[in-house]
Amino acid sequence: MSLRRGGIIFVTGASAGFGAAIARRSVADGMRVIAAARRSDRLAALAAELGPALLPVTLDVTDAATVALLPDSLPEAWRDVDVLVNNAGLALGLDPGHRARLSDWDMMVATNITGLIHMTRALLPLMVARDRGHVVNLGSIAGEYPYPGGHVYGGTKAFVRQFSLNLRADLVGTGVRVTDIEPGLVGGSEFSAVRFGGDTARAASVYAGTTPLTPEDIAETVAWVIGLPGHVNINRVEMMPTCQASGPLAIKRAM
Ligand code: 8X3
Repeated sequence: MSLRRGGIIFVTGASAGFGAAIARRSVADGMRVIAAARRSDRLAALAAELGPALLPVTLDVTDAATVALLPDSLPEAWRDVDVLVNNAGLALGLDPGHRARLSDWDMMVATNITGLIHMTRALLPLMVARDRGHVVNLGSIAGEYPYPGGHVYGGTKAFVRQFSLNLRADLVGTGVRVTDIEPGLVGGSEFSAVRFGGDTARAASVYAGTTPLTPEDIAETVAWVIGLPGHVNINRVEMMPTCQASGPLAIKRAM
């Protein structure tokens, strides 16, 4: 059974970028959306835009005590979550590992790994009990292909990929699906501005002269994987803009 029409989708990091696009697309597809993020003012604007099909929830996925209260802390009519989109995540810095800030590394691990697994652990039991559900994780091509400055960010996304695949192994025999969506270059989000500490000029240079993926492309992919018949599980989706490809291995030559 497709979960896309009439189902409840819980989206983390919903105040901007991919999360807001997934929320908009899901409401348009007839779903009810629990939009979770730290920034309640942004969530209020999204709620005003999308109406009663959206429930704004102020939530920091790194706040383990609050995450552990889910789903019971939700209004009763919103507890039967059909789809969890673990979208909240971030990259911080692009300096080489020996110069990177340890606090940045800790924050990426806390959000991209610990926050994601706590959210999953909170909502998965009820999905299994109902024998229906879908966990959609936002990985990255950085979890597959190394690049300079990728270190912990890429490491967290490799974790997301393997966690997703391992969950699938546990969930065989249930009606619960797991998908890891792994985008490459995506414009139109705060990703690079956050990575570069608010340096919007440097962030813009990442996309200069390119036609990157958009948050709507990611939302389209989420809609596709959750809208497939229940016997179809898309394990991984690796997606890049047409202008991007994986590069050659690095070799330093003595000249
Ligand atoms: C975003 C893609 O290449 O900037 O996860 O790491 S990349």
